[in-house]
Amino acid sequence: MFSRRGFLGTAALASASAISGRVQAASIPEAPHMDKVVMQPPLHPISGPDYRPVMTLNGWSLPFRMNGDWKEFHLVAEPVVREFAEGMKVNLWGYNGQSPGPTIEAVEGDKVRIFVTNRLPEYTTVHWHGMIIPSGMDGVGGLTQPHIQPGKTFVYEFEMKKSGTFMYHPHSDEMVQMAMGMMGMVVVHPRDQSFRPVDRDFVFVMSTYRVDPGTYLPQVNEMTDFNMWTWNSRVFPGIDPLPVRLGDKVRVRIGNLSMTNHPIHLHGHSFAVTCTDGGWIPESAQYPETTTDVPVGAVRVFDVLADNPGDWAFHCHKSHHTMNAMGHEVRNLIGVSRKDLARAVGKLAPDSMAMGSTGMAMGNMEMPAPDNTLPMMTGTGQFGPIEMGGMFTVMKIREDLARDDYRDPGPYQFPQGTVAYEVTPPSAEPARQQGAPMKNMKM
Ligand SMILES: [Cu+2]
Repeated sequence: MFSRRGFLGTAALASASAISGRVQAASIPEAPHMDKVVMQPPLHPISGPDYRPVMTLNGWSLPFRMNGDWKEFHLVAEPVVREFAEGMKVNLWGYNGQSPGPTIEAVEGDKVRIFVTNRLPEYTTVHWHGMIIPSGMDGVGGLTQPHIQPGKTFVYEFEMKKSGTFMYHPHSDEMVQMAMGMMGMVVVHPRDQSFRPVDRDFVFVMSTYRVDPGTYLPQVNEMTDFNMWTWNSRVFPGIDPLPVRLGDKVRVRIGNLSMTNHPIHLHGHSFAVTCTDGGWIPESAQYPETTTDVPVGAVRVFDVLADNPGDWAFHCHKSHHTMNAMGHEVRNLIGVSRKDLARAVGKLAPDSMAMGSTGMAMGNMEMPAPDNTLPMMTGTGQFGPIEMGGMFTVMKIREDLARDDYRDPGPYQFPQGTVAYEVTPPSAEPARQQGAPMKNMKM
């Protein structure tokens, strides 16, 4: 599941232990490393209160070790290569081999010690977004601590005062570091296991990038015109599906560290937002929704009863956010005949393609693209092209999944007679009322 990096040398730790006086140099935990891009099996706790582990889409939870009554984790900030979907890899910064970094899971009341080693070419810090912790542990470089210089290791120590869903990210050259993919999620399980339990629990963080076609590095100065809309730095069809057993109570925890809001929509169900990064929402304040807007710098968690079997689209409802690299300067040519133009351009550039006069559905169209560039819309389902990209995946609700089975169950076997169908023979053109206004109508 993960490889071991071995122990750090003691030299790098001298300053950290001198500051806190609580950590011995020899006691730095290992820094696990992940090189897989698919959801890893649930990481059940090795000690302390039990909990149902959260599943990180295309990711993993960071293993910890116990040291006395402290849970110890080790994050390594470093350059990584992230595959957004098959056919496109991007040079990002992240933690422990991936962007986003691993999910940190703990239990309300836990004392945690999080080691952060900086292997970036510039300094960094880690801020614990939404968590109630001492000011000096808040990770704002310059304000609450010195920046962590390259090669150095710092320690954050605090108690997990409340359960919920939080995020972590740098507060150090943060425009660059977040645009490069440095972020992750923190899930703190309630100590009382009977508090709002669920059968399946998923988590992801949303981030956006501008990676120009044919290139490998995000444009970190971009403010608005992104072309890669990602969940856990993956785009459709690279985002894991959410396999769910029929009748399961399902929790989905969504963080947003992108530069805009994302209205997240689940088909076939209604749900209630039960938690934000501020805490649990009382039941009396919950209401049914099918789409919930996740603001920038916020977490929304919804609980849904998966009582409707099938393959249910789950996506951002901003339609441009379910596209991959697209040119935003393309004109709308619907209804414009461009035969003559196409002929003339074809003589100059034989590979060119005049398109758009009937819409932009691309179906099975093959378009030449630069290396390391994904099609704008892609993915294939059992009935044909899905024509999506970006923030889109599928919740797959099946009758026969075992409890900890998160493997992709494949396409849904629709019961006979339950799929929309073509009428045969085709009906006549529907009768329409003639357009003459009614006699006494005043126009
Ligand atoms: Cu969106």
